[in-house]
Amino acid sequence: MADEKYIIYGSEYSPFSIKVRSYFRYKGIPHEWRPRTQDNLEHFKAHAKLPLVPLVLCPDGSALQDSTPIMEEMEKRYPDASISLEEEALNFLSFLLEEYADEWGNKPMFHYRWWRDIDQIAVAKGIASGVMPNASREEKEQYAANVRKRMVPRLSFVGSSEQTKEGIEASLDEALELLEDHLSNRSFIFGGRPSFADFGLFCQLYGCTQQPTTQVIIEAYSNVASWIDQMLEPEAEGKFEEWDCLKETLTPFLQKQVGGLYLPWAVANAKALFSEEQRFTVTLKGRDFTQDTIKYTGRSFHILKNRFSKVEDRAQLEEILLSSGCLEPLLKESW
Ligand SMILES: N[C@@H](CCC(=O)N[C@@H](CS)C(=O)NCC(=O)O)C(=O)O
Repeated sequence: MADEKYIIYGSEYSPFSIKVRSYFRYKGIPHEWRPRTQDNLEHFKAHAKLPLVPLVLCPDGSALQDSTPIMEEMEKRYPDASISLEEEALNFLSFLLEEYADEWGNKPMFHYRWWRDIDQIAVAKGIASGVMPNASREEKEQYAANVRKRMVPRLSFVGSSEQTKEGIEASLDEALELLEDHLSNRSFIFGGRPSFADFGLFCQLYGCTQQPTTQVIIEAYSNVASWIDQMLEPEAEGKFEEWDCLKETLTPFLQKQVGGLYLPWAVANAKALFSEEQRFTVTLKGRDFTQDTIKYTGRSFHILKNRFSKVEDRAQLEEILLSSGCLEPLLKESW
């Protein structure tokens, strides 16, 4: 029915909104993509508990926020073309990669967005055009200047600083190299169909294609670039693969990016939250990484560990996680 439609309030410059939009497109869920603009801000505010996009308005009038719970809820309502893998172990890896992407993969995207003048200017201009499409050039320029002024100091929210710049930038290069390899003979991370991992990972990299500096970096990785493109309107091309097919190129990604960066960082953040410290330092690949604690990451890491504790068929999963240095951080209960 025409009125059985979801509304996704989002922004072309919000990776988490793009993630949810791609998901709705893949599932064929009737929806309207509605860029949040000055004109609809009051309507958005009336439904949003948090001032964040995406916001999904359901046909029954209720509202959903936060991309992972949104997708999980939609999976219950629309079970066809499931983005979950049947094998429990692989499905957990898909969630682990999604969590890595949301909490760590977001760092290079955000860092590159607001670090250099050239990127700040390009993105602020794009955001201004999205928020006030019909305004005059002067109004847009003024809005863009304000966005830039507001967002640059927020670099600290993701831990981007002179101290961490090199590590964050190196982490994007490494992630791209590993993904390029992994995507050389498959369409999606787990084979012929997109999973939670694909939606989480691609959207942060799509954000990178909107920034001059990272746009050039990404262009050099043709497999990654075409996967990003495909993920904007994903279509299944086959089946999920078995671990034996995936392991050769997925293990290095788990080892270096998830076990080497995201998990030790998430553990240090959780530990600092537990001891009520405002700030923490963790050594990642030989570099000190200092940032303010993030409550949201603490909560989502806790949910991930809970999810892990509920996996019943553990033998294969524990072996994979052990061999990639991801097991111990997920087992840690207290500090
Ligand atoms: N955990 C949330 C994160 C949402 C989020 O951080 N949204 C950003 C844009 S990507 C936002 O709305 N920032 C404030 C703004 O754009 O006004 C999710 O997965 O949906």
